[in-house]
Amino acid sequence: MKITIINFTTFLYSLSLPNIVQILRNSGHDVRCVNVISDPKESLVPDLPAIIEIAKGSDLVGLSLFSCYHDHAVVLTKALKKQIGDIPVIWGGVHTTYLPELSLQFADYICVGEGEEAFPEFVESLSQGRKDQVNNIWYMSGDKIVKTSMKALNNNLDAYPPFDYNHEGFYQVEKGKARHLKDYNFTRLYF
Ligand code: B12
Repeated sequence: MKITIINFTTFLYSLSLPNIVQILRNSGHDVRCVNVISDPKESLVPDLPAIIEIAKGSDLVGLSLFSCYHDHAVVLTKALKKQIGDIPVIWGGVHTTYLPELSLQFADYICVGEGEEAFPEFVESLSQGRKDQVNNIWYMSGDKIVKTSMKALNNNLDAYPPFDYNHEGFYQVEKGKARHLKDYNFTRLYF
């Protein structure tokens, strides 16, 4: 599957995603990751064309967010569905764990709690055209929320693959412009 995962941040990039990206890639999925550097108080509209250009052709889009980025996630979810078709959009991150009911008013699916195992399992089910119930992945059925059980926490973090510090397929979108993370001037953060 072609999957785009988008994270909103004021900072360089999210520690929530590199593991998940690597696990999905190890299962053969084509995954790109976009870090949108944006002030939550500012409009996301100027960044939408650059984000959508990267996400075009995806079979599934994931958004990762803190609560302060709820409005950005709503705007982006609506824009994605309007501009690249009615593809499934899943939200994850601390916001969906804190406020699952609110998140499900806008997202097709949400991840509650940890995603390293739940998200790849969900992707596997979706790519086979099935609609299995996956622990930690909630969705709406009519006007009812389908709440699945929580997976047991995996205390063996060594079971997960290391981050890909080559940043292959990682992008930054800032002030309406996209660039590959490889071309990012990291030193500007420190000097
Ligand atoms: C490290 C950290 C930071 C670091 C981030 C470093 C980085 N590059 O990512 C720094 C110091 C920069 C930071 C800053 C801020 N932080 Co902070 N931070 C944390 C902390 C301690 C850990 C977060 C983390 O990395 N966890 C590890 C990752 C692996 O877990 P995760 O993010 O939850 O992701 C998992 C799941 O949520 C899920 N998942 C995540 N995304 C997705 C996406 C999809 C599609 C799916 C399916 C699943 C999924 O899978 C992941 C793996 O299991 C948490 C507290 C906590 N215990 O969680 C606070 C926390 C996230 N921070 C918080 C806040 C408020 C902020 C700031 C807004 C503070 C401020 N006023 O400036 C800023 C925002 C900066 C920004 N990113 O824009 C709040 C968020 C509250 C909320 N309701 O959103 C938290 C929860 C602390 C708190 N209790 O208040 N933070």
